[in-house]
Amino acid sequence: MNDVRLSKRLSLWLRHDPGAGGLALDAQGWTEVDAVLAGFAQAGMACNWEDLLRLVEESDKQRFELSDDAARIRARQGHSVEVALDWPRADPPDLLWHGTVERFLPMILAEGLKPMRRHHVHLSGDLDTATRVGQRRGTAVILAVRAAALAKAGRDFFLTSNGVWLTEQVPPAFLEPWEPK
Ligand code: HQG
Repeated sequence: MNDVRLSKRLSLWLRHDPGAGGLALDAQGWTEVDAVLAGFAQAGMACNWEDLLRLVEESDKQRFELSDDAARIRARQGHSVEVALDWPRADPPDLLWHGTVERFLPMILAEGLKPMRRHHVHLSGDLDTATRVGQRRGTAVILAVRAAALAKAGRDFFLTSNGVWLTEQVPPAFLEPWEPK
């Protein structure tokens, strides 16, 4: 079974629809590895423990993580189901970056960045990552987020263990379209 298909299915189960895989997530988003393997078997998708380990280790964006005893697994972020992820609050740098596409710009500049169907807006610490995120949907358009100023204004920022910055939303006053020089 091809890893991209397995990874997409695992993302669906661990972020959006655990019931579809016969899974239940705890409050922090964890579920049993054995239940995930049973879910793949049930779905007719060949995936053993080594395959799962490879998905976790080789995911380009480190989407998943195993518990210390490797008995449980969760998605690191990106959930639409209710989970209380315990990422530490962190002080952001002056600027963070958000990659999107031209067609969303008028709305974003009018109402700010919103989490849409996720729990948080996802921001990147570097331009390359933001560009890749935007490119998923077309030609990337990059917004600079005045993150330190927003934090100073009272907004919380969280930093995931794979380097994604999360915040609830970004008002238009803290956004600026960024032109490559
Ligand atoms: C846009 C992937 C209209 C926003 C990526 C984005 C990332 C608005 C889209 C991670 C808006 C939401 C996150 C507003 C925001 N009006 N459009 N007010 N506010 N948007 O996928 O940041 O593969 O939920 O610009 O690589 O694109 O899932 O967020 O275009 O790391 O691991 O609405 O997801 O990682 O899209 O991507 P998303 P995102 P994974």
